[in-house]
Amino acid sequence: MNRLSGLFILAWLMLGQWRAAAQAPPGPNRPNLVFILCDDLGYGDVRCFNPDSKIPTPHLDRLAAQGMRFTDMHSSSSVCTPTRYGLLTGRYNWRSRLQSGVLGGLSPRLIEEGRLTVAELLCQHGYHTAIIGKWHLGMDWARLPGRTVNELGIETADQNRNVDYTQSIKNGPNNLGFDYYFGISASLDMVPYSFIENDRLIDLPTVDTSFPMTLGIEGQRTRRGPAAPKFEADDVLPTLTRRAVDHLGSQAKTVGSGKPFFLYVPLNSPHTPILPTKEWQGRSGISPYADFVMQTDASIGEILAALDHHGLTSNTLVIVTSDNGCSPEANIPQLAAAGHHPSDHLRGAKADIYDGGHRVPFVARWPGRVAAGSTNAALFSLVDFMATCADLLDVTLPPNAGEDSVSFLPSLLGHSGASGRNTLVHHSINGSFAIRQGPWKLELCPDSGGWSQPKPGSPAARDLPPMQLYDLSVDLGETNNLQARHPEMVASLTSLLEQQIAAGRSTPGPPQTNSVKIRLRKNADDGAKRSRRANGMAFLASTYDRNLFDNVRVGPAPTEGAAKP
Ligand SMILES: [Ca+2]
Repeated sequence: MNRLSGLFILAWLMLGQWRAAAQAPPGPNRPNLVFILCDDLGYGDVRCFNPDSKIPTPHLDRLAAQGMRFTDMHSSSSVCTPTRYGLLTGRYNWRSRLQSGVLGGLSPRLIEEGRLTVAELLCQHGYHTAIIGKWHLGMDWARLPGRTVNELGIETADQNRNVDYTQSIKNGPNNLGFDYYFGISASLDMVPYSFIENDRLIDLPTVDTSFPMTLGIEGQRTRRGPAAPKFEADDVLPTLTRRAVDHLGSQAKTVGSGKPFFLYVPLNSPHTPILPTKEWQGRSGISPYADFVMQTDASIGEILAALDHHGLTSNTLVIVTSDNGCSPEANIPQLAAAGHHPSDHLRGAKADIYDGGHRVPFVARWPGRVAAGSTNAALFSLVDFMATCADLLDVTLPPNAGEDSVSFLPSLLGHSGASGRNTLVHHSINGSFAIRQGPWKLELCPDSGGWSQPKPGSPAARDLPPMQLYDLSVDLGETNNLQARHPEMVASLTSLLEQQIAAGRSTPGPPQTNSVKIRLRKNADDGAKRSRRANGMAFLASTYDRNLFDNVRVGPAPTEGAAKP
């Protein structure tokens, strides 16, 4: 053998090894990944997190019994789009262009060109990657000449026909690391009402329609706009579930040939429109929302059953969580009247800077690796999924990826000395900031930063101190503002937050640049205006006007003697 052919054989062998690594069968550290993200499911809605929950959630409870519950897990933001950004990029949502509110169904892509996503990372390491569900991170629709849509907010009614629905969609999930996409563009109360498969609408939206926001309640409807003639909102959850189940069937064959998969299932429920199917209507005996939570749990059960059926359970890490707290659209007073508190003992709900806005139920199961029936009280965030995946793959993230992501894998595997995050930054719908360190939580706003009382800009918020400091170890319900008593803690946490903003990252590594200039403090009036305008949520504006949710207690009564907000 001459030297050249020897080198050739060596190169061939190395290539073979590389291929084997890239396509290695899912081994102990390369499990399949199924990530189910519920939409607006409250911490207190799930019985294994809130034993007093009046809504049965047997499938989530069983998953928790087989895996680990995280009780101090937070979504990156207290609303949809920003949380999804943080989940898929491992970067705090507020470093992106979107500084408040959410995107619409026609908004262009939010995730920056060249930014690594979890899906891309997994794809690079041999995973098949799919998303079946609600995207809500923007994608580039072909716009009609001279027409615009809101880039960083929900489209207005007159923009609904500004795109050419017959054209392919650019820069959607398929361009951000997902091999396959089936689902809806954004929330199910946003246009267009039609399913998308990869880069095309399956059926053209040739009619205009809207759906009731809640079953049996007329008056409040979803945004009226382009819809496929046969599209029915109550069919979305069953369709996504069936598609996810079918997808697992097809992946089971591929796994057998040595390719693991990542299936991301962002469900549309129990977000509005709250439309449980006939089979589930009235099942809870409480309300359509409670029925819809039960149906959501059953959908999760179907996906888990499919894993069992295809023999995938033992080598699949399943995570189920929510993108933010329960929405006031769930009719919280109605739930409370039945003794059900969707935020449990936490203050506030979706959109708020309070924990009810962003502390989410989180269950992870990986048989044989994650201790069954275990609970972890360490501080983590959904932005940590990126670093966790990198940890699973045993790779180091590039300096400009996952800048705020901390692996929870050691905690998941029960390694001795595993700990949670040292700090965590929270963000509300109007762009208010909060920072956690240990039991301390500093909120840089006088109000809820969202939809609960005291609302931004409301008379109730006007005379309050400009910030709030709570000690969650003794005051989980955030009732006793300690900012005047602990100015040193206010100063230290503010400085920490300023440093993390300035560095463009909160993990060790070279400084990075935020996508826009970050405004740390936003005054209450500014916040309220932005919240309404940026979201274009007419129905929410009417909610504000009617003060429907005024004085609504989301959780159980504050502890006696605690200062009222
Ligand atoms: Ca949501």
